[in-house]
Amino acid sequence: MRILSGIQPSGELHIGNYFGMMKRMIEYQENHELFCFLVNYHALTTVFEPERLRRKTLEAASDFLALGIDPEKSIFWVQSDVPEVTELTWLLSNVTSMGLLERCHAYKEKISRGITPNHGIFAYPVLMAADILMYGANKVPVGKDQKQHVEVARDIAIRFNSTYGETFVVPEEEIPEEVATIPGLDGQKMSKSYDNTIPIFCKEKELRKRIMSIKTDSTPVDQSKDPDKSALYEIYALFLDKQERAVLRDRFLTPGLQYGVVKQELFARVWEFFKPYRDKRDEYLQRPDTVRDILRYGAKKARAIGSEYLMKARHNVGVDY
Ligand code: AQP
Repeated sequence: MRILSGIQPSGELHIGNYFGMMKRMIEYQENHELFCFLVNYHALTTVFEPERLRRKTLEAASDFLALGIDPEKSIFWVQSDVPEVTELTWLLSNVTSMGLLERCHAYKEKISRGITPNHGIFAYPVLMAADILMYGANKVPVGKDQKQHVEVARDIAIRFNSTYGETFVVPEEEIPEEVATIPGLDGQKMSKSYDNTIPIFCKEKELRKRIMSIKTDSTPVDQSKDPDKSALYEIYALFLDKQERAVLRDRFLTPGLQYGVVKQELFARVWEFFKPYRDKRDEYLQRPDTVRDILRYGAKKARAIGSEYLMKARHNVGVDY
């Protein structure tokens, strides 16, 4: 089984990214063929400062390496180190209807927030389809926000195969219900662009400040609270086992719970949870050349596989005369 997923180096990686995608990817490398990459072409749709993009790419790579991605067990690279993916994007564009892209929620949501719709934002799902199809991925672990984009990749693969003959594997998304949408500090989806995140690796003071600012309702202390409507509960639950979760649920339902106390506990838990990885991350950040070497090594392996699918597609559409 070939598993593939990417992440945008467009800001600080957060616990939504971690539980929604990164954690599963790190686990999968143990017994699957894993393709994991930093989608810096995609990040270009929102990041317009070149130096920032370079820095964020190396930081995201260091995050992933520190958290456990193993460049020997997986293929770990940066999207732009295999630029052939942009050629495949073009080949796919011609079997992609405008309607399919116009229906994409992520595009519509960006427009509704007043972001000027450039072609990159509109064509984002086609580049993502190229990413997935170029490596023959069967399964794509993502958060719910990316579900529709994987479905677009499926549609494009099916359309391409029926137009030009069997070329691509038709992929499927993988979205476990309990981590489908991790809420942010304000209760909306945790997202880099909403500035409502709990970053995996921020400084202690910043982490405390962020966690203390999780939005809670105004239920008085002496009344029971509803865990199912609480971002605080949902976020805390990510760090607990089944039994601990039941205890927390009970505390919410019992009058007397103070949100401030729970937030302090959550802060301590999150800080401890990522502690073992913090030093490793700093080490990688201090050795950017080592990180670059790791990424280039991954790109070499990715290119070898990707170019086979690309050649097949080039042949099947007839641009190889
Ligand atoms: N809140 C979330 N809950 C569950 N999964 C999430 N993911 C992101 N946020 C959540 C998953 O993380 C992977 C990488 O995401 P991405 O950075 O490539 O893009 P994104 O989904 O758009 O993440 P952000 O933080 O919301 O980025 P911006 O604001 O730059 O668009 C994906 O699998 C995603 O589902």
